[in-house]
Amino acid sequence: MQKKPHVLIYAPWYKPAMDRLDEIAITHHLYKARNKKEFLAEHGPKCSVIGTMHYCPDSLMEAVPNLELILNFGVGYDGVDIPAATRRGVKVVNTPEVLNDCVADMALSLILAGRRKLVDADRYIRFGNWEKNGNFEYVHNVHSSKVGILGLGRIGLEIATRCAAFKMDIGYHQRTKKPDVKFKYYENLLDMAKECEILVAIIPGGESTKGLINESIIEAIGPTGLLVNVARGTVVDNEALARCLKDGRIGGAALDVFPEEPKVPKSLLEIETNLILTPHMASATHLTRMKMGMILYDNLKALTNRTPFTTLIN
Ligand code: NAP
Ligand code: 8YV
Repeated sequence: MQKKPHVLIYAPWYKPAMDRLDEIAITHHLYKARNKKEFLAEHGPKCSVIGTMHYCPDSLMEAVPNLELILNFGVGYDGVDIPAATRRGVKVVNTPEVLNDCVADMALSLILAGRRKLVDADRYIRFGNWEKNGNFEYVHNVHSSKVGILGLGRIGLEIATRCAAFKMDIGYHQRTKKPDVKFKYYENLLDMAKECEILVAIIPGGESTKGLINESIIEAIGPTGLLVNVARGTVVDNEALARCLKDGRIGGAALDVFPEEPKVPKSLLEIETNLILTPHMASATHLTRMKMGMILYDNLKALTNRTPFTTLIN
C-alpha cells in the first residue's frame, strides 16, 4: 500500500470536500493552531503538500522543505507566489471551469440587483418610506443596456451568454481580441467604459491588474452607469470609487471582492445607497464548492499515484 502524503492546510475550504482529503492523506490544520510557529516547526517538515485559498507566500513554502504540491482552492491564484514555487520545483494546481456558471450567475445577480436597485428598494419599504413618501424612484433598464465585460475568459464568456439572454448589447476588453466571438472588441478599456452603461470586471488579480479600474474609468462609466466587480478587490481603486459614488460621478456599484478581505474599506461601508456589497461569495454554492474541492482531491491522488495533475498552473 502507498504511503499517505502529509498535507498542511493553511486555509480551510468547503468542509465536506476538505474532509475527503483524509481518505487519502494525513492533514495538519495550521489555521487551528494556537502557536502557528511551533505547529509549523513540528509538522512542516513532514508535509509534501500545502492546501490553501488564494494565498501561499514564499515564506510558507520555506517552512515546508519537502514541499511538492500546492493545492489552491480557487481559480484565482494571485496570492500564490508562482515564481517561488517554480524555482523550488513545487507544482501548483487550481480549480478552474467548474465554477464558471456559478460566478456568472452571481455577476448577473449583481447586474440585476444593481440596475433595478433591489437592495435600496427593500430598505425603502423596511424604513417605512413607501407609506411616507410614495413610490420608489425610477431606475434603469437591464435589457437593451450596454454591458462591457473586462476579461472575456472562461467566466467572462459565461457572463456574456447570460447578458445575451437578457437582450443586452455586449462588448469586451482584454489584451487580446478573441477571433471566434461576435461581441464588440475594445482595444482600450477607457473607450469601453465611455460607451457602456454596465462594466463587469472578471480578470485575474495581482500586480498586472492592480488599480486598472481607476478614477478615469469609473467616471467614464458615468452617473447612470453601474460597476460590477467579481474579479479581485485590487482591480478597482476603491477609494476613487467611494468618492465617485458619494458625489454621483458613477450611478452605482456592486462588489463581491475587496483588497484585504474580510476587511471592507471604511469609505465604502459609509455609503448607504447605490452600493451593493457581498462577501466574496460568487462560487459559494454547495455543488460548486464540492466540485472545486474534488478537483483538489483528484490532484492529490495524482501526486500519490505519480499520474499527471489535472489542473496544473506551472
Ligand atoms: P481566465 O479564463 O484566465 O480569463 C481571464 C481573462 O482576463 C482572459 O480572457 C484575459 O485575456 C483577461 N486579462 C488578463 N489580464 C488582463 C489585463 N491586464 N487586462 C485586461 N484583461 C486581462 O480566468 P477565469 O477563469 O475567467 O477567472 C478570472 C478571474 O476571476 C480569476 O482569476 C479570479 O481572480 C476571479 N474569480 C473571482 C471569483 C469570485 O468569487 N468573485 C470566482 C472565480 C474567479 P488576455 O490575456 O487576452 O488579456
Ligand atoms: C474562491 C475565487 O475560491 O476561484 C476564485 O478565484 O475567488 C473563489 O471561487 C473562493 O472565494 C474561496 O476563497
